[in-house]
Amino acid sequence: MKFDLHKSDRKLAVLIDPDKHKADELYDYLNGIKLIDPDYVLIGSSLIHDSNIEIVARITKSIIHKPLVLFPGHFTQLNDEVDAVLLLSLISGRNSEHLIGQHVLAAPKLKTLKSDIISTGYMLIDGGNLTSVGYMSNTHPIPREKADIAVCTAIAGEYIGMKLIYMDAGSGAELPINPAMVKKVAKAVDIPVIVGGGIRSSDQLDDYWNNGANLVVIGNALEESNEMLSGELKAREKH
Ligand code: 1GP
Repeated sequence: MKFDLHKSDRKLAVLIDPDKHKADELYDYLNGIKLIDPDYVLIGSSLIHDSNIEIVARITKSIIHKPLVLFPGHFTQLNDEVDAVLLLSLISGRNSEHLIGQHVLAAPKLKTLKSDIISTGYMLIDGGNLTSVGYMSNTHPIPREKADIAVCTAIAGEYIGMKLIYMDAGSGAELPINPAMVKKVAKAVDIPVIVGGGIRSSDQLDDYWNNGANLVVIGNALEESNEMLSGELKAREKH
């Protein structure tokens, strides 16, 4: 299955964090996610407590028949169970480890993978609290009201050769990204834009889609309250 995102898309992805699931409840959780009918499933985390990502990926594929995309927090998460890998460069940061260092370490493994490797300009936007990505990468997020910085960062990312822009307030962000910032970024680049971090309702999805996001990612909200959100998400209009 192919992860093939386009500039005109209005798609939904669910993020599975392998650290958050024990084998005994994973099946139930995934069956709940399946009812939402996401367009894509992302898998990854900014921490790995134990290396069960391949097993979780395999089980996820057996239940949800949608393209499975690795959203890696670290190169050790690379595996062949996924259909595509978002090769993230943290272009909002100034930490060379996350711009090129991790990628060099990942290169031999990347070369062996059958999955599509997609260069992704990853922009961390301030979501009101210190998130795992901010802490682990030791970088400052782009201030949430500085849309001009976000726009210039995304444009630079596109010219450098990124195929996607991922705007992330970070997992569990208190404040999701301002849709007005998404609109400006989406307008400024010709590559698809992914938005995630702290999204908790289906109204927010519409808001992001209407402002140019091509893929909206939800993780935590589903982990916290599957019932509430699956009801809303199931009822959403498919585009
Ligand atoms: C995090 O964008 C993803 O990197 C999803 O965030 O878990 O807050 O939905 P949430």
